[in-house]
Amino acid sequence: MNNKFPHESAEKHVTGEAVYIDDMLVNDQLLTGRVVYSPHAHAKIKSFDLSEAARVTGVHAVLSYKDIPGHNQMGPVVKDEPCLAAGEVTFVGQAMFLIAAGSEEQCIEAEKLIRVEYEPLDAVLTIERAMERGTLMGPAKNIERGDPGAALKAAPHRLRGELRTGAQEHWYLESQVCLCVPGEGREINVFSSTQHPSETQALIAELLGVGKHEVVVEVRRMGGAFGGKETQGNHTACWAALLSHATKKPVKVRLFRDDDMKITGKRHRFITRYEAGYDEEGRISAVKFDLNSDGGGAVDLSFAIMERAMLHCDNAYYMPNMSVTGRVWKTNLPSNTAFRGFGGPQGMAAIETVVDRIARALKKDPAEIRLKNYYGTNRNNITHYGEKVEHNRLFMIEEQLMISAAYGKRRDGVNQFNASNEFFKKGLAITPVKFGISFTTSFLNQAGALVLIYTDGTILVNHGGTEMGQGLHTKMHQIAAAEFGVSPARIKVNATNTSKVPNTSATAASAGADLNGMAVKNAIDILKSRIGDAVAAIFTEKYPDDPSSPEGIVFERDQISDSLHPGRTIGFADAMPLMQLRQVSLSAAGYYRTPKIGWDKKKGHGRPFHYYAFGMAVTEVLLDLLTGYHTILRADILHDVGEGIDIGQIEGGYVQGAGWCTTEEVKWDSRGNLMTHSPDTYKIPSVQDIPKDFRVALLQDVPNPDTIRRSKAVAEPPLMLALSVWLAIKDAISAVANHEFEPEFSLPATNETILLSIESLKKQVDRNLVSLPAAS
Ligand code: LUZ
Ligand code: MOS
Repeated sequence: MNNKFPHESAEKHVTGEAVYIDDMLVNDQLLTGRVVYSPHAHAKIKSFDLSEAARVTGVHAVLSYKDIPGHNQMGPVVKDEPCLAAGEVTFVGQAMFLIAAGSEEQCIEAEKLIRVEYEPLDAVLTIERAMERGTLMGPAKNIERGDPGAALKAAPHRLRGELRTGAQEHWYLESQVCLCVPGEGREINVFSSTQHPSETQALIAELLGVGKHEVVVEVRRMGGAFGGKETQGNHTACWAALLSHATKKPVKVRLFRDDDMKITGKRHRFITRYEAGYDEEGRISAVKFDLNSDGGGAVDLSFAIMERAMLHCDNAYYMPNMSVTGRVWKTNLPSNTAFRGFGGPQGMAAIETVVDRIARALKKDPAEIRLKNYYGTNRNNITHYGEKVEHNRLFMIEEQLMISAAYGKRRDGVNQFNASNEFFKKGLAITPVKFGISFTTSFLNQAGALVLIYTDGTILVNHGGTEMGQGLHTKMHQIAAAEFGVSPARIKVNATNTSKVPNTSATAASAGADLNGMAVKNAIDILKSRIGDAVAAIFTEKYPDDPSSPEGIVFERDQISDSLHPGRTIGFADAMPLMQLRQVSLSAAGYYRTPKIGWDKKKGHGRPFHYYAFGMAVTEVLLDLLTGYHTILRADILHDVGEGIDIGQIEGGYVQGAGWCTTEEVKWDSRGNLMTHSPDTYKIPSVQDIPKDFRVALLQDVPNPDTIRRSKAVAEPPLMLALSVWLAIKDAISAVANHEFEPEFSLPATNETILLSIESLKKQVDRNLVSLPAAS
């Protein structure tokens, strides 16, 4: 595919002409909506009084749950999330009331006059506390293979431990926003920053008590999402819809950054307990993982996220005996939600910790232990949940990357540097990624499209996926141009709209291009077949003695030609009025569902994934031992996107993952208030933090069978390449004690974590303990 094709909104982004919801032109009837949210982590609402607030000049509506015409619900899967709190609040940031007024200032004025009487209740704010209190959100799940208990006992070596991984804020540049414009009767037009327009539509319909056919949700583009708008874009949309419905006016709700950070859920933090058995060579014979996540105040996607974590705590390694248990705990915090990787990063961090610790216990380079445990090509290639690892690219990638990154030479260089520097240490790590592509909720793996050709030869492509900056519309544009054999200038990709393509899945699970690309292709195939028949008939009318057949018709270079009769050709645009005259329909709906997959959620067995995406990264860091500050000196990535093209997604994923692994720390105080609710207390990577030397390459000559243009999904997998940053930092810390002891370590590796880890390592040296205190 032509990789010089610019992103569809690149120019508009630069000139500022790209229309985000906050830029939309609305008439002077537009009202500002505001959410009034709970200041308590858990409290009974004894009484409230909105009357004074309602009297403020410019205020058009002040709403509580009592004003909801339909169901007071916005839970996407489980109906456990009231749209507005009724009777009690269960986290700081929970929506209680809504205000619509002529200006933001009037809203704020009114908010001050709302009177509420609370009775504070006991709050659960950590996973440990949730375990003590037994606040499981649902039954524990288990996936098991072999006999992990017996294999652990029989193993020559064992280790055990606990890993904590932190939450992560999505930090999409465009905060949650929705504009609702009432139509006639019960109609409502919704312009929402959502990854899931069909779900937004469904929830608004239920909330207002109208049919889905009255609700039209449109998404031109989002200013980033990363999973944060897979379900929780719905919330802001529901609030805007209620206010618009109550006032019969256009209403826009746009969350301020601080409010957005306080109200919305994050990546799930996890506590993972592990036990592993291995031999002298470092081959793992058995592992047990006990995964515990902080679900927050409601289910949201927590079970699907835990499931994906359970399906990724093998990462790239074959382990014959495995037991994985997952538990989701309810806490008094905003409901945690989808975030790029969707549990995968948490699962992979656990097994990568195990592999790294085995290497340190055996005093070997972790790279060596990894290689020994990779899934095999012809044997040892079945995962713990029964899916065969087909088209295994691990060895190909490892071999090429170790050479291109000069791993061996640089390992020597790092050792030399560390031997001669007291206050700085360098660390090096290579980590793999094997990520399963498909929604694990199998029925979600479907997509639709609606392709329209107009009689001037222009083409309008509608599909069910949403654009969040990732370039989905650009890809759909390229696919349509290639399939029709026309110049891209003929084609426009429409804003996503629920009245064009209904009942869609979220643009998520890295599957947006795979699913919608095939649906677009399907619609185009239908159109080409109809047009091909008609064009063959036109040619045949001209040459009745030597007829054209539809099989010979090709679409190339903006022409429709008979490949079996050179010279018989008609311009694509010239043909379309003829189609109209011949009463050939020029619009078609396309559809696609992923083949081959089948997953039994209950048994935890089957084939959840259509295929796997593979990648590896080598990262070198420099650590300042006095401050804990680290610099990524160099990162080499080799990633498999089939015949895809997405270098930018790989760079972005790695940097976003590096943020999760290092500086991005989400903290709440003892009353459940988010302390890190703005960029001055929450540190995402900046341009200063990206690798000084960043080398990203795509694995060559690996067409992916069975997918659109033989490409592979790319969105989520590269995020987990950043585990190499985390383990390179651990490697540098470990060098402080000459790799003799196992450092204490968790994720994120903030400066504080690093300094504490160095401190504890030095204590181990002082006490001259034997290595690996936690090993048995
Ligand atoms: N969403 C979902 C996802 O509903 N199911 C999934 O398996 C998934 N995976 C990644 C991201 N979002
Ligand atoms: Mo998702 S985490 O929006 O694929």
